[in-house]
Amino acid sequence: MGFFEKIKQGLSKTKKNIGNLFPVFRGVDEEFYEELEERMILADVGMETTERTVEELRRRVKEQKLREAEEVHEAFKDILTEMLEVGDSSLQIGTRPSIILVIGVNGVGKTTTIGKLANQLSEAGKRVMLCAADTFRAAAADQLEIWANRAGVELVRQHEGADPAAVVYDGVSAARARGVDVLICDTAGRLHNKANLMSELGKISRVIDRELPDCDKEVLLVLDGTTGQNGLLQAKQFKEIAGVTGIVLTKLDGTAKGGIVIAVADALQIPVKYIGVGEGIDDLMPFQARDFVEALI
Ligand SMILES: Nc1nc2c(ncn2[C@@H]2O[C@H](COP(=O)(O)OP(=O)(O)OP(=O)(O)O)[C@@H](O)[C@H]2O)c(=O)[nH]1
Ligand SMILES: [Mg+2]
Repeated sequence: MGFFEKIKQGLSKTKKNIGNLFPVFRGVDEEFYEELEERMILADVGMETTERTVEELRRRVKEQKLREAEEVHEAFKDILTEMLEVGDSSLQIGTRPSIILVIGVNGVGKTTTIGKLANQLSEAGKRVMLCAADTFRAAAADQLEIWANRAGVELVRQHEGADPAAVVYDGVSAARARGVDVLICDTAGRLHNKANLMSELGKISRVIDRELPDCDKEVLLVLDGTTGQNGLLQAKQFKEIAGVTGIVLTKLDGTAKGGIVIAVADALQIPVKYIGVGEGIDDLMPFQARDFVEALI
């Protein structure tokens, strides 16, 4: 199965939830724009982004004198693609070591995403190590260990209740000593409005900055695609505390309406880097704006 086919298959449910974003075309009149707006909002694109998109479409239709369904459809897809292109969607992990910190609220798919990502990077020839900085429950490190074994990569862990920043410190030392290319740190799920947990995240960030000042760092915020607009609120707060460099949107194989991807990229101006389309080790796709729009619409 080709890459495009695979995204399409992964997103097939999401696509069904959205229905057809583009209304039945009877010409570009007010009714058309209204229906388009309505469909976008139902697809979780969000009010602000929807309005901006439709406004831009009106402008292009007028300026380029677009009339045919196909022309308008193409212009619409172009606008969505441009909205999704808000920065480099590939991982910046050129240095040895480089580090990826994975954060987000409870149950969004952080640990699973790390397992999938470790497998991809390892298959691409990188030496990968996982760091179990979710010390909140013993089971969390066990879960990460299972993924490390599946992906065939190394793992650093400590006892339950250990200081997460200290585990990250250990991870960095081990990664350096063993010549690891990429250290991926799992963290405990936390609510974005819980101040003490958020400050713990700040502490982890500071350890990373201090220990690896000249290394490439990614902070990936994992958002559950099925939670809709609430994801935006979470992202704003995580961005402030930990300087998010990329978004991973998970569970797009389920009841998610894919419009949230567009809303997040547009509202936060943070690139979406991966999308999760299932629970299996291969169900993580590098994000490409054009392919995504084509697969979805
Ligand atoms: N369908 C689907 N399920 C997913 C995806 N990603 C993760 N999951 C499932 O979501 C559930 C939670 O995943 P975890 O990886 O444990 O989430 P987490 O963010 O690490 O959770 P905490 O550590 O408890 O905060 C599991 O049942 C995963 O199998 C996805 O892309 N699609
Ligand atoms: Mg976890």
